[in-house]
Amino acid sequence: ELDTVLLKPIDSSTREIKSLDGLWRFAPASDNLAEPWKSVLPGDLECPVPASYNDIFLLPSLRNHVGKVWYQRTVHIPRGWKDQRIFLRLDAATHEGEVYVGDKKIASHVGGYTPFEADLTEHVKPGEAVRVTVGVDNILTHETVPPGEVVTNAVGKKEQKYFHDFFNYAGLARSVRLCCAPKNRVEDITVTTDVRGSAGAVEYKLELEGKGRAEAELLDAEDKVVGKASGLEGLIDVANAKLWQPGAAYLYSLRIRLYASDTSDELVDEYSIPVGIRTVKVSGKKFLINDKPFYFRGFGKHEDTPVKGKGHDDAWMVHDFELMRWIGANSFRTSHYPYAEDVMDYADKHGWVVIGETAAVGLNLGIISGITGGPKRKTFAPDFANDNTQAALRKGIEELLQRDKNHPSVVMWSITNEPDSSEEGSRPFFEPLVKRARELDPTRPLTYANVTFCTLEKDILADLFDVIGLNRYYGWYEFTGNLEIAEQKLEAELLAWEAKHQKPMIMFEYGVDTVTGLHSVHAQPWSEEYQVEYYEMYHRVFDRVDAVIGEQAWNFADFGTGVGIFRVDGNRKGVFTRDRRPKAAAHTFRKRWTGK
Ligand code: GCB
Repeated sequence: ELDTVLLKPIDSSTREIKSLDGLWRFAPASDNLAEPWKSVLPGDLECPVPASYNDIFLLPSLRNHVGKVWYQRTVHIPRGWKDQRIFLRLDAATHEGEVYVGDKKIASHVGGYTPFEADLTEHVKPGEAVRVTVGVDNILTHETVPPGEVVTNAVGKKEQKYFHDFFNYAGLARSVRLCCAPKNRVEDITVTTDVRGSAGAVEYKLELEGKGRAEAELLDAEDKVVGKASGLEGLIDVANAKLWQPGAAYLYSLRIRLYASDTSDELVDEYSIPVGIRTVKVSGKKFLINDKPFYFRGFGKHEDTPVKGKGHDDAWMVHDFELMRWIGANSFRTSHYPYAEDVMDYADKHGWVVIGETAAVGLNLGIISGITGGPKRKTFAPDFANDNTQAALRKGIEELLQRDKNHPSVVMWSITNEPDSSEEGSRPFFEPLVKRARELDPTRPLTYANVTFCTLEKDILADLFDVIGLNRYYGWYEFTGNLEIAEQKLEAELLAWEAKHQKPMIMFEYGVDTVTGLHSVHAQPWSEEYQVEYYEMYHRVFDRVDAVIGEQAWNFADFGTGVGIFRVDGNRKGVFTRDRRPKAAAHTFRKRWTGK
């Protein structure tokens, strides 16, 4: 039994959604704000949803706020929603959310990038107006994923420390919806597909709440029924199937109808999900999609834009995809957390290949001591990544795999980014999690992103995974400015990994901070010329190493980070600026990836 939300809310002949996006009353938690859900929030702040709140207001205290904030609005329960399950669906509350209706707490959820629901059925009546208050806490501790530490600084203020390189944006950065669904309903659908010659096979499994007779129909893109099955499990064969292909998506739709009983034709629920018929498999040193070797061209990305922070926005999303198309990418990694479901839906429809990553970033105290030269603390220890942290990640994996299991675009799961995989404790920490992921999804390969310091000799996790992801910065963090040495080191290292593991490898991160408009004839670090030469060098090396099955540049665009002497108004490794203008290197990629 999974303790996660199951199907996402949809509109259908039996279900309805009411968007609660827009302005909510807003107030940061403070000592004189006791039980704020019991009355109208004080002050006159209004915060847009979806958006991270940090950069919306001009108050430094809010940008660097540590702790809870409150969102509140009045919600009208539609008068026609009688005898339905009525619930709120929050696509995310970063990093911890709690939901009150009137004076009552209805739900809470830990984990900032996965959805949760608050079941209002017993607490509201159709036709009434209720006060909904949502508390969102941004604190990261040793027992959250990602991990962090709250410290009291020299002037007695709380500060949030964290071990990952992107700003701790928080709030309601994804949609909030009021939904209804029938009391007897389809509760979960799991679809897997297979290809045999020119035929496709679509296998489904249902879970019901209550009872009924389930009928399944598979419709093609013209809404023509091409196959049927009945019952809680079924297999639908599709002659001359149109496959979901990278760059050439084709989506069928599986329509489940639930009738009142074996003998009744009364429709009680209807739920449709898109289905892409495709297979993924690792074979030798290749990654196969539909039995053809696939080469990943793309980026590590972030959900990050000016003003909105991690707030989902359809305009920015579609624009990013258009830029990726222009540059000739075919794929991306959802570094370093699950992205909004809207992104996954879009990827399905437009043939983007996605590596879905958990929020397990920063499980590495070695990086910090490596950079600062400070004493090395153990990462996998009772006072940092402990059993509770592991349990939090287990839940994160369960929630991600449940949410995204039916997306054809997702071809692989990345379980963690740059853990200290040289530490003995990393093995007992990750081995059971990898096992859990395989149990939940036997159909997709698993990967992780290895950090430079955990060299081939030191890493003790690589054998757990099907594909080895490497993050390497030769020519930037090491051998800065010397691409000649960097080229040798990079090639030697890749060949050594290939020789030892005989597995496909993806360069999950490679890049250099680059300031737009800074030019140099000497290909100096920080200049646009250096970024171009750096990428050209990496690409030469990739083309010489057989096991490299993909290149994912770091990063698609410049992005916001915490402050520090390593960052100039954020991380500048973007191939595009934060406002999505191409740096010179964008043209280098476009040439390599499209020939243009
Ligand atoms: C890494 C991290 C990524 C950073 C990047 C950098 O290895 O995985 O989150 O942003 O390096 O730019 O240093």
